[in-house]
Amino acid sequence: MNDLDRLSKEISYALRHAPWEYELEMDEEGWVPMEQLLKALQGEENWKDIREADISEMISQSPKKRFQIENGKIRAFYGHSIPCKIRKEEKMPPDILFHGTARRFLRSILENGLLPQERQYVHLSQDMDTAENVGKRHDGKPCILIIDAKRAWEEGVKFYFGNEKVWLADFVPGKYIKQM
Ligand code: HQG
Repeated sequence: MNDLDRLSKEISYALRHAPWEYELEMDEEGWVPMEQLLKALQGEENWKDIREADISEMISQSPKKRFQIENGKIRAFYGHSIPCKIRKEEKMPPDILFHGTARRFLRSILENGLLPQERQYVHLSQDMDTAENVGKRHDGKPCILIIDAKRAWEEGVKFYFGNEKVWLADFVPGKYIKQM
């Protein structure tokens, strides 16, 4: 793993899972002051010379759009597991969304719906390639699920915007999910 990947991993951990370990004050949309994050990282031997420009470079080099910087603050777009639920922008989803997962989870998902598990939201993909890559994290031969997001949304399931490729939901009932 190179430095930018390690930086991405550590900032993901700080902003999604353990802001208190870094003494970060996070608002309800997940924003934290960049100064606080830099100070916490600079306190570690690994990152003692880190500057905001390094974080910006990591973000722009990353194939996944995980973080946003604005007005001196930084936040993660998705992935949170902290106890206090991050407020996301509710939005009408595309007609169809995808979810890549492991074969071993399939039966339970079709029976119980998609649950957020350890995270605050269920993560859905805008396109099949993205879903395939998400699924590969869990299974070498992942299965791709098709979500009838249009019908789910019309029937009251809420969807939230993560980034251009990642959509979020609180829960997706099994009746809107089909195996490809
Ligand atoms: C599964 C990464 C059994 C679900 C990715 C998934 C994504 C169920 C696993 C983002 C279930 C949770 C999130 C049920 C859901 N029964 N299994 N009822 N409902 N599951 O890692 O979506 O690289 O928390 O199918 O690219 O895989 O970190 O979620 O397999 O965007 O930026 O429970 O994280 O992004 O796994 O991935 P995860 P995910 P980063």
